[in-house]
Amino acid sequence: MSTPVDFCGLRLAHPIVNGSGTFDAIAARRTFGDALLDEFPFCAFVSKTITLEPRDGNPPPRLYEAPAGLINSIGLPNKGLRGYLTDDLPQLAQLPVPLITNVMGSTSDELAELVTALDARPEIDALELNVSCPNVETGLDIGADPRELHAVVTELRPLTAKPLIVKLTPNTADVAAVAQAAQDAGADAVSLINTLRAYAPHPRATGAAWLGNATGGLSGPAIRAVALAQVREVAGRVAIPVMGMGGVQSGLHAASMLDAGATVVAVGTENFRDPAAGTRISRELDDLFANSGEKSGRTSGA
Ligand code: RRO
Repeated sequence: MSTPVDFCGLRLAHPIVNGSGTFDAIAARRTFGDALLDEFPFCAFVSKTITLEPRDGNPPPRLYEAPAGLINSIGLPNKGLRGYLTDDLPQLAQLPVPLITNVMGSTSDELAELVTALDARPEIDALELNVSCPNVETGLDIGADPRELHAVVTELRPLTAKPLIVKLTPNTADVAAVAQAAQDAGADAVSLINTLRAYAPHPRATGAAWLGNATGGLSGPAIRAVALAQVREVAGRVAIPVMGMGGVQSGLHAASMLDAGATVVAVGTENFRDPAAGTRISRELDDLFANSGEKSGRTSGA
């Protein structure tokens, strides 16, 4: 039996959530029917990132299989705020777990409009701010620069009473300083890591890039050790809770993430291989806790 977890005011049945954009709950409901609701794989559902206006996403190819990982350059295809509220939210509200809506914007006004509109919707339990993008007004990557992030979160904080989670990028010089800036500006939690910037060469070494957008983000087991290092560093710096993710494929990996200081653990790329991974990993974690009173030895899995 799982132990409930308090994550910035959300009461969660167990510590396993999904990483944003790695599980399409609406498509899964179409495929698995109400069985999905009876045994939902996660203790909370994190939506794919939405933007103010609809986006088509990047030109194909959008995926590349890397050693022990996946490089994506999906490019945020989404229906925009209105489409999300009209089409997706009524369906996501039927899920048996709290809903965390992930947002991204490239200007303060865009972000303010998103946060204000989502704050008004009682179906949404928390917001996750994806800061892996540039602010077109300042030219700085929001999530890579502590002062830039502090300014953005300071503007958004008063616009919502819901828990505000800041999803950090690993593509920065000092992730703990960025996490500290998020906390200082009023964030309720941080989540990390997003994907690592990566390049996929054409498989026949033509000299061209494989991905339509040339670069993408690396995820999967290849980044687990990086994720553990960054989660450990951030959890050692901030007092707010941490959602840890990056290459988690098993209960043992989830336990390592908790040991690194995470309060909850997100499963991402593994969901593409096994849509029931969340359920399996949560059970494996329970078994680990049930079978080992002692912590030592539990986290030896690489
Ligand atoms: O849509 C994407 O290409 C994407 C996003 Br928004 C993100 O945050 N991380 C990622 O690896 N891909």
